[in-house]
Amino acid sequence: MSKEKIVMCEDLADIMPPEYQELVATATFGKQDRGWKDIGTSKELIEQHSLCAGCPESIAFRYILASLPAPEDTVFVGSTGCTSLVFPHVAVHNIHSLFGNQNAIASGLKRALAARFPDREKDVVVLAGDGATVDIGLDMTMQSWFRLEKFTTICFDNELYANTGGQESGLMQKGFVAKMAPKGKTFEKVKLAEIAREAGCAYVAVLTVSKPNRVEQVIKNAIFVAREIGPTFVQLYTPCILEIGKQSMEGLDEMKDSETIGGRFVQKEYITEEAQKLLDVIKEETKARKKAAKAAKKPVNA
Ligand SMILES: Cc1ncc(C[n+]2csc(CCOP(=O)(O)OP(=O)(O)O)c2C)c(N)n1
Ligand code: SF4
Ligand SMILES: [Mg+2]
Repeated sequence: MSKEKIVMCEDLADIMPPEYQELVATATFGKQDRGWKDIGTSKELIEQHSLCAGCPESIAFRYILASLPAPEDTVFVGSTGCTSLVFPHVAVHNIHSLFGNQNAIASGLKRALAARFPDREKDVVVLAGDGATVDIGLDMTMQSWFRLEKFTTICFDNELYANTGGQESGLMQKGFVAKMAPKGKTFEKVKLAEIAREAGCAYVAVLTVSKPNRVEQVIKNAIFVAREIGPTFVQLYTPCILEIGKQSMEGLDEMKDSETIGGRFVQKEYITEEAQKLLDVIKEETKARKKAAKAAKKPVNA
């Protein structure tokens, strides 16, 4: 996909579905500094979802899609799990990979895109569950980090295998009893963020999706650093309300509780010096651009 292709073919315009017409007319493809604040005033890149009502993965998808710096030049790589059922509703290119293989697929894809489009930045983003990222796919995840592959890995951490009914995952809390893990987890939650940092990620963030502005900043940081420097990793707590016995409206409170001091998901970031320098430059450029745009809008006094 590219911005040039997101246009309506005039001859077919009258038979195109209304959702597509709306997408072409009011989505934020090509808008510089797009972000979560566009939600509600523009067409989102997710039409609907197939997750349980109130599942925090759905709001995570909306914030991530709204925050991509260049959705028209982005390809997602997904894996089997609750997330994989959402991708057919998403207006960004995506590839479904065999469970656990997502970082291997993304490595090849990123290299192929760099060879095919040497003058155009193509962002590759893996988005997979904790079972795919840390258990069955850990070898592929780690190898892509060791080799410093330049793409972003996002893990939707719901601390179990939700899609298959609640089996134990490496990211599950110690002692947690799930439907298909009746004895309770016997070892600590794997410290995936620390592993990511040690394995070579230039930017690592852990947080919940309770605050859209934080999610936006982290996703942008991760993608910008992956473009220029090397692998980046974002671990988002998206609790499976179904498996932890919460109601559909209780996901937000669950996330807020987990991010208070001493909680499992207090926000943290590891940024290498090189990545920090890059992010500082981008911050200054963004500030200057927004200031100039504001000044241009101001009426000139006669
Ligand atoms: C190669 C392979 N192994 C196992 C499965 C079965 N399977 C499907 S989804 C899933 C668990 C997904 O867990 P996670 O990655 O945490 O995603 P969630 O559903 O929790 O979002 C498993 C084991 C599969 N589809 N393919
Ligand atoms: S099973 Fe859990 S993670 Fe999957 S859609 Fe339902 S609430 Fe979300
Ligand atoms: Mg999971």
